[in-house]
Amino acid sequence: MKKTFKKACLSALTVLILASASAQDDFHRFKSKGNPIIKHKFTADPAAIIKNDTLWLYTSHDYEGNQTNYKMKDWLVFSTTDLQNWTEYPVPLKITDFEWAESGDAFAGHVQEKDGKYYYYISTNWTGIGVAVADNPAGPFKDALGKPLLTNEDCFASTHSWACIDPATFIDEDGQAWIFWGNRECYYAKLNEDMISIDGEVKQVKFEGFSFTEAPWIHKKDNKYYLTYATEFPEKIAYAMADNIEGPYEYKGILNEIAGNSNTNHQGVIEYKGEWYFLYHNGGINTDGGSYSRSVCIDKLHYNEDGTIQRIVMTTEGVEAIK
Ligand code: FUB
Repeated sequence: MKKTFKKACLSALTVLILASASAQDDFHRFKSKGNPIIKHKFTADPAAIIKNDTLWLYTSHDYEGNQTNYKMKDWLVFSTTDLQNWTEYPVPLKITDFEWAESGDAFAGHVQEKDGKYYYYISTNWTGIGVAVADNPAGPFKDALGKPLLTNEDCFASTHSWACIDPATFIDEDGQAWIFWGNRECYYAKLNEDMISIDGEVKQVKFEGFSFTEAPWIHKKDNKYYLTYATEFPEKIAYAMADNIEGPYEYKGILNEIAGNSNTNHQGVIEYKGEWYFLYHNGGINTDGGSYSRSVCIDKLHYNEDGTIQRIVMTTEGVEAIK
């Protein structure tokens, strides 16, 4: 009897140890040493949200080094509270989670929190933009619709197959959620309260000097709306400002130059712990980084007194850890 009890205790202990080891394996903790901030994987198209004290970073995932074309099968999520110590979580979302996404391409995404739920808007190259939902910023996320939220048909001014990509959402102070997206032509629409359907018509952003490639991102500061976006190819990041989210926007110039060793640059802008940060990717991993094996970087973003933004200085050192 005694022997059986001892045996049972031992096997329970083994199960506990194995379970805790595998739980630890699910998380990867690392310190960033300048830019790129993540060096053990190829990451691209950064998008970030802040929840309480934590910055959550969502990225595309270039499959491996030295790629000569896009190969992206899932999205990744990381968190930090000081911009130096990072935790990577298990893969929160895969392209195969969207049964309708025949392209099989996990292109750029964007996460938005609303009422305690997290909505992951993703692009799939030519099969449209989808939305997945989770109760936790780390996921796992689940396809919320079983079909795309937006397709090429919504991109009424476009004729190329990859027009319906790069979603970016923004919730204004009045609670209205908006979604911007596009390639070559930039589109926007209101999201309904449920965050998984479009309210009203899809419209196109147009203004003088707007040479749009992709990657729109909206942020707001001091009642001014900022639209940052990739321009030309290889891409630089430009920006425009407006008093209203629907414009009219005024072109304000180049914000970030071509990023090292990458023909795309895809940015995000975020305020965290009282400072503004510019997230982007380059092809900077030595030795097998490049235009299709990219890496996310973070540098500081500074405003001028009149609200315009100073040109980003891309650095190897990156940003200091927040104390
Ligand atoms: O990552 C695939 C595509 O490259 C994104 O959708 C674009 O913004 C560009 O970064």
